[in-house]
Amino acid sequence: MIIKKYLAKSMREALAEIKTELGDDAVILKTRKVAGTAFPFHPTQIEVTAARDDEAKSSAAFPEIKVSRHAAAEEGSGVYRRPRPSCIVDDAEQVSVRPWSPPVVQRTATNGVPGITEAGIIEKDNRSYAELKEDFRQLSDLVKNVLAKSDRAASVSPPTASPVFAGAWAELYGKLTDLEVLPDIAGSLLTSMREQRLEAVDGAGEKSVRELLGARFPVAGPIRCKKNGPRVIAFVGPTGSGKTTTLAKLATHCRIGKNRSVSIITTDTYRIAAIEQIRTFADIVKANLHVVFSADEAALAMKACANDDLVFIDTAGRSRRNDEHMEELKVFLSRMHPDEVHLVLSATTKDSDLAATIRRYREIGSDRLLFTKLDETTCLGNVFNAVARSAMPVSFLTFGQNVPDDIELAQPARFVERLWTGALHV
Ligand SMILES: Nc1nc2c(ncn2[C@@H]2O[C@H](COP(=O)(O)OP(=O)(O)OP(=O)(O)O)[C@@H](O)[C@H]2O)c(=O)[nH]1
Ligand SMILES: [Mg+2]
Repeated sequence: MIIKKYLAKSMREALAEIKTELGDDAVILKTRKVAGTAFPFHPTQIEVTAARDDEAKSSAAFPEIKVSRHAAAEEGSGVYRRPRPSCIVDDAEQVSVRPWSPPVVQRTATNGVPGITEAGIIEKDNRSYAELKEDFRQLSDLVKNVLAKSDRAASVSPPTASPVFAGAWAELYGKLTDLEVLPDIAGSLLTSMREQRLEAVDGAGEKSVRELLGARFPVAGPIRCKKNGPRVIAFVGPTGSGKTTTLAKLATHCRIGKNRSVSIITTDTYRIAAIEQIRTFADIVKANLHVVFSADEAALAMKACANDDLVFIDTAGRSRRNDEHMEELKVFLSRMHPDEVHLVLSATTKDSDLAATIRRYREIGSDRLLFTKLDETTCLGNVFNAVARSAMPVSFLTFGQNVPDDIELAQPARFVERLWTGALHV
């Protein structure tokens, strides 16, 4: 592991230097502003601490956007160039991503007690360091438990007396819970069928319940260009959920399929390789790319895109539990005024995490859900639960890594068919 500090006039300059010295696999550990030291009026500089893990294979550090052969075959159309070899990953090749873990830095304070300063609490409290550490550990466990419980509580309805179903009703209830539809949602669907005096027997029951499932799966509809000005579409969500890949799929459809002028703005400057990933893609589809390092730059980039039909905004993956990152994302979005903010979620995420993530991202402006990786699960009950609970419309579903394929507009009947049968291709 190599760790180095870089001092530069701007983030852009620092990243260029880091890339030259440490390469594409460098990871930014920390950034901070430092006052100039050479002269009293020397402008503030940026100090960036970057690292490179030498054990990681350079090609494995970041998933490249895969462009399918089908897309590459359109080369003759003159619309776009053959993707660079670095952008194509053959089916046989494995792209493995090794998680990076930060180095553990042992700090020793001047009083010899790790991590506690001389003026600290030790003198005021005669308890030993080990006791204090244990207290902190217990406190931290307590806070974690409270947070976990509040997340779970948000995803589960208040307990209601579970309805008793018998005969054909019990069979329908069993089918729904086998699909991993949560018991209270399954119960409320069947109760509503009964209230509408619908039959549970034979095919009629299945038909009715499938219609009710579809009615609780709102959809957002296709992307529509505006008459004046660009339609601005942002993709947000947890790390690795598929934001960049999905953006690439949709941007390709708009750029090549519909021959629209497309700009891409990326605020994901956390990893140098992330910038390269989107830059390579933008080159392929001949879309303008703006890499922005601050909310001010984001606002300027928006102005530069005023004549485009579509602007796609890629953002860095953010954990809903990191308030600082969520706040930063909110500030970026507030300066770009997106028309649509798609919360990109993996279909392999469990119920409670989906519910908590949707709740948190809704607070910062997400207005629709986009589910990826349907190909990685056979049971979509969790996706249905998340949509039924949040009542947020679903924009697209994706089921593979190939750009621009493996994506479709969300449609209730097709989703219910997938949910009911477990089949991917319906
Ligand atoms: N199986 C499958 N993999 C997908 C799908 N969409 C994206 N991926 C893969 O998921 C991984 C992460 O995709 P990215 O597009 O880089 O995810 P991201 O949300 O931009 O990631 P960050 O920017 O790091 O937060 C890559 O290996 C993609 O190829 C999908 O629908 N199915
Ligand atoms: Mg990304």
